[in-house]
Amino acid sequence: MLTRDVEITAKHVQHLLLSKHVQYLQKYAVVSNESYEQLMVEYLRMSGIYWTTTALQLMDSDFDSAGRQDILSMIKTCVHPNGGISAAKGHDPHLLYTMSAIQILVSYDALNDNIIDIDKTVSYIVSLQKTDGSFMGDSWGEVDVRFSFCAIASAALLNRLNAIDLDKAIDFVMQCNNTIDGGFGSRPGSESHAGLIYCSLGCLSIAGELHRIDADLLGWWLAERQLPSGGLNGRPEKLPDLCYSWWVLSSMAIIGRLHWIDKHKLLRFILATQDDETGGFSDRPGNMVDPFHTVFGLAGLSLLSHKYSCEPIEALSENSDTNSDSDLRAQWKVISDKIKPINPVFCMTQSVIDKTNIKLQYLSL
Ligand code: GRG
Repeated sequence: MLTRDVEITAKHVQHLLLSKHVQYLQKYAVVSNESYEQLMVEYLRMSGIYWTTTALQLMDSDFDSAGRQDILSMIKTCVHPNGGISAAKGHDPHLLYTMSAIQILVSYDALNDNIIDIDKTVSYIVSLQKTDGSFMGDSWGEVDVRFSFCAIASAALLNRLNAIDLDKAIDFVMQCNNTIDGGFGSRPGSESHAGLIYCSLGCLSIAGELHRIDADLLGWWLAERQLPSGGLNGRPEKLPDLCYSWWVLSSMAIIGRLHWIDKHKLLRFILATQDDETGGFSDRPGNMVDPFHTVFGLAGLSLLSHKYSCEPIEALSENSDTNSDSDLRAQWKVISDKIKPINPVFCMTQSVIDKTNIKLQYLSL
């Protein structure tokens, strides 16, 4: 099988550039003036704000200074009479941006601040469920397991999971399961893809239905996403991309198999995708940085360095102390000290999810 990959060399960045990432993200974190308005393309602005504020929160940076009031006012302008929320003012509502807005509101503890009418938003979500249990992304009718995840996760964050037909929703998710590799595709019969596996496992975790999958088969396929560079791809024969440090690792964390990845090699790949001039992370070393890859790079580092990691940092070369091992050990220490734990289902800080009464299921070996 063809392996497409990149090369990581000693010339690439080898340390976490935390303060540069904070500076980079703070450029985006003001709704007025040049920031979100100009830097984030309009059709995905709501998700852009979610990526940026989540990344700042993960680094425990002054998250509230990210223009909390401006962001809440901006969300209000995107709420439609049917309860759905759009990416930006004047755009059509969609489940993707409804979920991002709800995630931001929950992070800011602003769900009950009259920004959205929770009953109407729940009705919007319910209106998009089809008789086979699947969800459309919006009134145009496209069906995809991503939208099942947005609907189920949003309903859970609103504490209204009982409003949707969860049993049917999960039956549809299980129809997207490929028994040949254990993975999930966007619709029944579609190719397995790590992004869609994350969405499907997120639905199953929220519903407490993870026993329906073959976790060893799926864990094996996910572990095979790691390439010689240490980076991960989303499906066979594809290039590595930093965002799979989230889609693949969160999936492995949910099914209790995160330690099947070589975390030290992956750390080198993730560090190499940082831009040491501007801050921020890119998809592959040397490419242009953006907030999407920045949040998923940080989120991947969080998963690797907190409680889902089965190999304690101290286990690294206890008896030998080469320079590169002690450098690596120092990096792990910085990462676990400076990046907060993330929740593998919601991609929000664990401390925010702990304040909700959401019950999640995880598997163990
Ligand atoms: C709360 C984190 C969070 C997410 C919300 C939108 C969403 C739910 C998840 C997206 C999952 C995802 C990344 C799906 C990928 C879909 C797909 C088939 C991508 C293929 O894109 P290509 O071909 O990428 O450009 P590769 O890497 O396969 O070449």
